[in-house]
Amino acid sequence: MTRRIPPVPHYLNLVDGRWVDGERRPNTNPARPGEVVAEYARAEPADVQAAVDAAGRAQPGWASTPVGRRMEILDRIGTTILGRVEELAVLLSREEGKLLGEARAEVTRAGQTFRYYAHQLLQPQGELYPSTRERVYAEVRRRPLGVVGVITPWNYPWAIPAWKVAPALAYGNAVVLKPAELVTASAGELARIIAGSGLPPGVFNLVMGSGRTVGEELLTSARIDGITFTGGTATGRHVAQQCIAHGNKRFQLEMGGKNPLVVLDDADLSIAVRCALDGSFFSTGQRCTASSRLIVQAGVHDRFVDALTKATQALRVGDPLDEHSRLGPVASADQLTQNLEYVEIGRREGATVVAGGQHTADEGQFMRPTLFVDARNDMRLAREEIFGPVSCVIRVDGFDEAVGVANDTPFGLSSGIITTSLSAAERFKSLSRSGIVTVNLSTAGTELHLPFGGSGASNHGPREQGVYARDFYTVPVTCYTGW
Ligand code: TXE
Repeated sequence: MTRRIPPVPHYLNLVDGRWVDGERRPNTNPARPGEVVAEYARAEPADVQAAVDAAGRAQPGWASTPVGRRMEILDRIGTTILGRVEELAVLLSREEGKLLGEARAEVTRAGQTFRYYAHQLLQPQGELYPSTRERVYAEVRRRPLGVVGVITPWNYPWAIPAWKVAPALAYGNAVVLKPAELVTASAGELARIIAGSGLPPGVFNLVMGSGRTVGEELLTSARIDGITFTGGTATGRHVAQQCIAHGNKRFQLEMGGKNPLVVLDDADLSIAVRCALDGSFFSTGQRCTASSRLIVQAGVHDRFVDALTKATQALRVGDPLDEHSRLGPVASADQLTQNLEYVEIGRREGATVVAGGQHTADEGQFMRPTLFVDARNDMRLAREEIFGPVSCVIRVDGFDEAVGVANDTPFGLSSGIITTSLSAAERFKSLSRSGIVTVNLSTAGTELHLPFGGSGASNHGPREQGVYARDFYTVPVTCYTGW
């Protein structure tokens, strides 16, 4: 396959409507580590301060901009993204390693999210209550939170910034976005689109660089009103502590999962295998909603393992731009090392690899999808988020044991059950401790108008997405009016 390699673009920080340069860093293609996809400029702490100050100055004017104008701008951002899906998806695929089809779907979702929040602005924004007093009425209004720091990971460089930035802007806030360093080309393109949308300078700012310098500057800034974060659990806990220590800022954390997919004896085997394959391995397992624990009832266990092993071995690992590939590379060399370490941990703990387990021979950060059997729920393999194409099968005797194992985890983001029993499905929906529950569907795959979030170590704070996003980005104000 011959491919023209586009010239290397440079992405700059956006501070108060100006493009700000800094130390240039390259980002490489995980499928071809020698290929530089883009360069980006690292922001200095002073740039972060300037971005926060600009956001503070711009926010009141943006909040009082007529709703029609705010809608127009958000709609324009969404429409521009949707008009450039192919080009942006290729860039995302080259930068992060996502399969081109998945990249197209993600960029499309980002565009739709901006348009969804544009139209949310015409929905009721408050509530009217009767008062217990005479000639008084009460209302609950919503005011914007203020300046919001948005800290995002590398696994969904379009969808996650979109589902945070779009509601933040829609509800009248100003934003400072700090993306993960692995995906600064996608963030840079988003910033260019937003800068060209007619949004006043300072309302949206982009600062790129490490968590330790740029991220930390946001957490400790007294002029930020709230932080919305998606990433690892340890980082999330640190974000929480810093937000409390520095101004008692509002914070919202989304920190991944160790999601169970239960397969009962009465399951349709083809649905079970399809959902396990999708949930465990698609997006190279780099999804917080991935199914990384397959909890399988004894009667179907051997048939399920046999069919899933064959399907896993048949998955074609390769260049994410090749439409025949079913699994792209691991996003970073560090993540690949971590995945392979977990494979060794699983082997040492006594689980058995029946598919994959190794790096491929190809150049690039490729790993074969890896399936363990004979796993127990107390193994690190089953307790810690690996964030790679590694899944494990845990055998159980019946429904009650399956639910017990599913809920026995520090996390609680999503869970699924494959069954033909309506009664088992209904009981599972009420007994599962996860924030998202699926029946006869993959544990991954959420929709933009519905709340997203979990419990336990997966989440802190209000839900993201849909109308629920308003709870983080606005502050309720109770008004009593006498007449
Ligand atoms: O995440 P980090 P990384 C998990 C997954 C993965 C691990 C590490 O298990 O292996 O996390 O990935 C910023 N102050 N998930 O290193 O470090 C950082 O720059 C402020 C799960 O990418 O948590 C980036 O922008 N910010 C997951 C963001 O936080 C800081 C998605 C996330 O980085 C900071 C990604 C600091 N001190 C990883 N340190 C999911 N569940 O969706 C880092 N950051």
